[in-house]
Amino acid sequence: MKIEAIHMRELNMPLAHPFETSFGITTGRRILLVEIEAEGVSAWGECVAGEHPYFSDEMVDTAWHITETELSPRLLNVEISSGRDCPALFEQVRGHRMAKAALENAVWELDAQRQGVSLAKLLGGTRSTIPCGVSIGIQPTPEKLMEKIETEVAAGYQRIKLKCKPGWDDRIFAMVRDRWPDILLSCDANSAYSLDDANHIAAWDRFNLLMIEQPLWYDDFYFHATLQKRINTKICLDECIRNHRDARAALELGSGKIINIKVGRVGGFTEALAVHDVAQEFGVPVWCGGMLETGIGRAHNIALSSLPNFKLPGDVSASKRYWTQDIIEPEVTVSSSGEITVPTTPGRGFEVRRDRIDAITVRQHTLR
Ligand code: OSB
Ligand code: MG
Repeated sequence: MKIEAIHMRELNMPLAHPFETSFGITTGRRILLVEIEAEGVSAWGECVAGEHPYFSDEMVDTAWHITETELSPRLLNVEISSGRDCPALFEQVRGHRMAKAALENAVWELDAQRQGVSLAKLLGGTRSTIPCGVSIGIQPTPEKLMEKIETEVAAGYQRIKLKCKPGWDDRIFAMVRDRWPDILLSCDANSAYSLDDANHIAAWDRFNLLMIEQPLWYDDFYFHATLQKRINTKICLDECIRNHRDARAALELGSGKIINIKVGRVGGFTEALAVHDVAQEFGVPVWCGGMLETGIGRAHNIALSSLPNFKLPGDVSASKRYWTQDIIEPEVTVSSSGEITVPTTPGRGFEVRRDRIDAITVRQHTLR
């Protein structure tokens, strides 16, 4: 097949609730979507780059620029057979993995439609439902956090992850553990600590956390190994794993015992599958991270989460936690036992609401 057209759009979508991490507060999302066309079929990809280069060095504007000037020209009108052909097409461009992932994932979605299979099946998924957790941002007060947890536990979510940073950590964990001694609880520091905090972090072993996500520098997995030797709680790596070689190096070093896979962070489904396989080889479980996606990226995360080594609840949760109105139909819902059913219909398994997308599009551009 040949991709005949790439339609780029930027959406402006207010979040239903602000989301605060150690790197800042997000109140609304600017979202880059790509829609590709081939032989009368169209498919979508979502770029998970943020509004600012705070989680990673990419942001919406850099992703837009690279998609328009570098990636789209490499993808348009060349003969490809599947999404697996994209990494080689994009290889000359270093980095910009979130931009690459949006296009590559759209090609996988298109291929699934052409073959009449679900995206989950095309990726090698084996699960019919996926276990779900939630990521809860830093709150204005501890009381507000307790209310949020109460709501999510009652909704059936299987794991609660708390965003943390110095000043919003051990006292919060103690409060939460006091009230919920047995829930699966984890924390995500988004690189808010250094090795000087090793003793402080080691003391968190008493909270029986499922994992501590990316405590140290975003680009490090060497010193994470030093920290892992000093604590019992498992370290989960997020930011620092850019590809399957990083995953292998980190697991050989002992930098962590769990990997969060974000398909945008690693540059697309092909690389996400490779990271999945390396972790499996080491007997290390993975789970699917989230980046405050719309329904399109969320549907792709659900498909990826159906692979066998996604053994822990992910950050893939219901549309309504993020949006008053999602851009897919039906919206993503989570059962009272904290599971999402993996669609079995061809492609992404959710309809795209083009009318809703049109209403919140702030710029668009087509390349042929
Ligand atoms: O580190 O997992 C992260 C959101 C934005 C950027 C980074 C992260 C997150 C989340 C939210 O934790 C996950 C979600 O609910 O989509
Ligand atoms: Mg994280």
